[in-house]
Amino acid sequence: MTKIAGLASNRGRNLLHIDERAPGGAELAVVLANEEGAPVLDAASERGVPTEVVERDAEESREAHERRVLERLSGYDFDLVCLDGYMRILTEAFVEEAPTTLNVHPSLLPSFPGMDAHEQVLDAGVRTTGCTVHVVTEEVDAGPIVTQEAVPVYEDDDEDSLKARVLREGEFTAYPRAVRWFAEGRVDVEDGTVTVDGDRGGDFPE
Ligand code: 3YE
Repeated sequence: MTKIAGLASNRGRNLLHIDERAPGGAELAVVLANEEGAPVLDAASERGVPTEVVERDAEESREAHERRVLERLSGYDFDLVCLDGYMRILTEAFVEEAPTTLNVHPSLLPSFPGMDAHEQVLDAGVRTTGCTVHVVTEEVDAGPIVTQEAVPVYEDDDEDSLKARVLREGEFTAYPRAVRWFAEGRVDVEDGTVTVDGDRGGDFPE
C-alpha cells in the first residue's frame, strides 16, 4: 500500500483530503510541518496521523534544515512525498534522497509559476486556469507534469474566490488522481519525464 509523507506549512487541506479519500488505498504515514502552529498538525492528529515539526533555526542553512527533515522522516515508512503548500524550496540533495516527491501548483503550468499564481491569472485575464500536479525537481515548478485539472475563471473573481475554486474543483480532483495512479503502480518517473500507463492525457481513464 502506498504510504505518503505529507509536507505542509499551513492548513494542508489537500493532504487531509487525500487521507480521507484514500485514493488507490494510499494513506498518510506522517505529516511534517516547518511551522509550529500550522493548523494541519492538529487536523492530522485528529485523524490519527502522526505529526512532526521541524522549524528552520535562525542562521541554519537550507541543507542543514533539510537534513533534519529527512532524519525525522526516516522514522516512518513511506514511498511517496506529497507537498501541500510547503513554503520551502527543496535542494537537489533532498530531491535525490527522498522518494518521488509531488507538488500541486495552483495554475496550469508552465503558465504562471511562482508564488502569486492567482494574481498572475487575474492580471492576464485568462478565462481558464487550474492546477498542476508535478514531480518536484531542482528547478521550482518545472518538474514533469503528472496530471492537471482545468477550472473556469469568472468575471467577478478575486484572488480569494479563485483560490477557493481551484482548490475545490481542481486540486481536490487532480491530487488524489495522481496519488491513485502512483498507488496503482502506473506512474514511471525517468530522466525528467513522467509516463502514466493507460493515460492518454485529459481525464482518461479515471
Ligand atoms: N522545491 C523544488 N522544486 C519544486 N518546493 C515547492 C515546489 C518545488 C520546491 O518544484 N526544488 C517560497 C517557496 C516557494 C520561498 O521562497 N521560501 C523560502 C523560505 C520561506 C520560509 O521559510 O518562510 C525558501 O528559501 O525556501 C513547494 C512550493 C515552494 C514555494
